[in-house]
This record gives sequence, structure tokens and C-alpha cells, in this order.
Amino acid sequence: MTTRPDLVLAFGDITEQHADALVNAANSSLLGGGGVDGAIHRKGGPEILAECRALRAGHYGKGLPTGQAVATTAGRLDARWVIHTVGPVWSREEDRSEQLASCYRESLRVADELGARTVAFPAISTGIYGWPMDDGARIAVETVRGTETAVEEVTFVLFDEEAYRAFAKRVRLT
Ligand code: AR6
Repeated sequence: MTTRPDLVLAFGDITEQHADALVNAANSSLLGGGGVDGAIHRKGGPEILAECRALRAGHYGKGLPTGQAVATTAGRLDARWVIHTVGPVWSREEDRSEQLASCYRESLRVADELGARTVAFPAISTGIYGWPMDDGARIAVETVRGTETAVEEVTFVLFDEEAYRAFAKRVRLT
């Protein structure tokens, strides 16, 4: 059955969350980085990186394209899976909103394939990739609200006050 998931806002570090699946704001190498990606690999342990390397050795030899998503184990995190997705780098010249929306849609599609019922997302692209927070929140909330999925609960895990305020405002407006 597909319904609209309940939206929940949480404040803090996504690696402290419990959910069936935690979404990682990765890069196309899948081999780690800073921000959420760094925290997930640090806390989740080497099993996650080992599965990422296996993905690179197989189907994703050229890396995971922007806007797509793929799952691995969650290692030592309090979750069954990590869903890695690659957000677009913010650009003033080019509208990459559809790629950012695709990250949320594709992550939910992968979650459905896995049978995940609860999913936690960070604010994809709004850190190192430079996406303005208000617009990142708009795309996140509109896309999750507009996607048919069997996921029952989506938690946006917001790392600072600005992010929390932007998502709270958007949840009220949408
Ligand atoms: N938990 C929740 N949110 C966090 C955490 C955390 N532990 N750490 C940062 N944030 P970012 P991006 C917030 O930079 O912009 C990596 O190097 C952060 O404040 O993690 O998609 C990857 O390998 C921001 O609001 O992801 C890529 O190269 C949001 O999460 C690149 O960064 C996303 O910030 C991806 O950049």
C-alpha cells in the first residue's frame, strides 16, 4: 500500500537517529567525505565503506550519478540500511532543483525496495554543496509530500537552528 508518509522534524546529528534507513548526503565516489558523509562512515564503521567499494567495483564503476540513490548496510548505526544519494552542487547559473528533488524521490524508491518503513534524511546539498537552506527545505518537503511510497514516517534531521526553522516553516506552508 502506498500512502503519504508522516513528516517529523528532529534536531541534531543523523548518526544518533534510529530509523530503518538513514540517508547519506554522499558524493559520487561513494568513498566518504565531510559533513554527514564523514559522520556516517566514522560512526557506522568500516562495513559501510567495504560495501561502497564493492558497489564501485561492480555496477557503479564510474560512481553514483547525481540524483540517484543506492543502499548499503548501516554497520554500527542504529538502522538497517544507509541509503547513499548524491545531491547537486548549488549553481547560480543553472537550475539543478530537479536533481535535488530526485535525491529524495530515489531514496524513497530504494527504501520501498528494501521494505523500510521509517527513513531519516539530512538536508541534502545544503552544507558543503552550498544549496540555500530555505530552497533546500522547500524542495525536500514538497518532494517527500508529493512522492507515493510505502514509507510511513520520514524524519528530517536538522543540524542547526537555521535548518530547523527553514524546515518547520516549510512544513507549515506546504
Ligand atoms: N547530521 C545531520 N546533519 C548534518 C550532519 C550530521 N552529522 N553534519 C552536517 N549536517 P553536507 P552536502 C548538515 O555538507 O551539502 C561531503 O563531503 C549540514 O549542516 O553533509 O550534500 C560529501 O562527501 C547541512 O545542512 O552535505 C559530499 O562531497 C546538511 O547536513 C558533500 O559533502 C548537508 O551537509 C555533500 O555536500
